[in-house]
Amino acid sequence: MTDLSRRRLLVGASGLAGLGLSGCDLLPEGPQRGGAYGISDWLTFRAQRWLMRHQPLVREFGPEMISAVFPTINTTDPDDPAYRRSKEAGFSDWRLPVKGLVERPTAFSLADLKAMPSRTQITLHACEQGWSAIAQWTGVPLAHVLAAAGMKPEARFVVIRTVDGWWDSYDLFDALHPQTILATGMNGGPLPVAHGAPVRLRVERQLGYKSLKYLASIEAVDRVDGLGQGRGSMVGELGFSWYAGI
Ligand SMILES: Nc1nc2c(c(=O)[nH]1)N[C@H]1C(S)=C(S)[C@@H](COP(=O)(O)O)O[C@H]1N2
Ligand SMILES: [Mo]
Repeated sequence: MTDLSRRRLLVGASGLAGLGLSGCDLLPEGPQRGGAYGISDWLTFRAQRWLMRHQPLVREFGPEMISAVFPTINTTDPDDPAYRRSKEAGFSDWRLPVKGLVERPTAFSLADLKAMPSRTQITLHACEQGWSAIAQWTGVPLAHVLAAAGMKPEARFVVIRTVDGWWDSYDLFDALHPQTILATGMNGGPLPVAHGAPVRLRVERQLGYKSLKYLASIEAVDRVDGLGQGRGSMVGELGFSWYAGI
């Protein structure tokens, strides 16, 4: 065996050990689809969690890279009476409840969120429908909001629901990732309605469909298999993978 192939074998073996054990015992596996898709979901999830075990940041770009046009798709203005009223009031009455496995369930106003420490990042959004675009996002890290509500140690996932009936869940790896933010600003201005005003999630390590718009509530839970059809998300019920790491 040449040195190179021995090295490959060793790297491969430690990689496999990493897939099984790794530093992700803190991070439970999420829901999976059945059959061959399920196996590929599992491999993708374990491989990425191992490769990303030090929680590296995704690439951030300079302002010159911001896309002139950022597409907007699916819901672009929720058809919901309460949302419409709140939008007309400049979202002054809007509240974001943070509940579930937290010491202090709290409904945060837009002003509360904007007063928290914020992060600005210029990142690439990749939609599963085959387009991508770069924008600047500003908002409070989700980790900060969860800490402000006193997330309990039993929490393993965060479930987010939206005004237009989407819901999804995230393990703590993604929920607490430094670039996972509740964005209230885009490209230097307030977050436009078409892009999820007043607050959208940015989960930079996953495909666009995990970055929910029009947030309605955040809930810390210990498991997600009892929600809906047990697929961990609304789009999971349509056949999309729960984990969409990139
Ligand atoms: N609430 C909600 N969130 C959503 C969607 C949606 O329709 N409703 N679409 C998702 C998809 S598939 C993508 S690619 C992005 C699109 O965000 P944009 O409209 O700002 O481009 O939002 C995601 N989050
Ligand atoms: Mo998407």
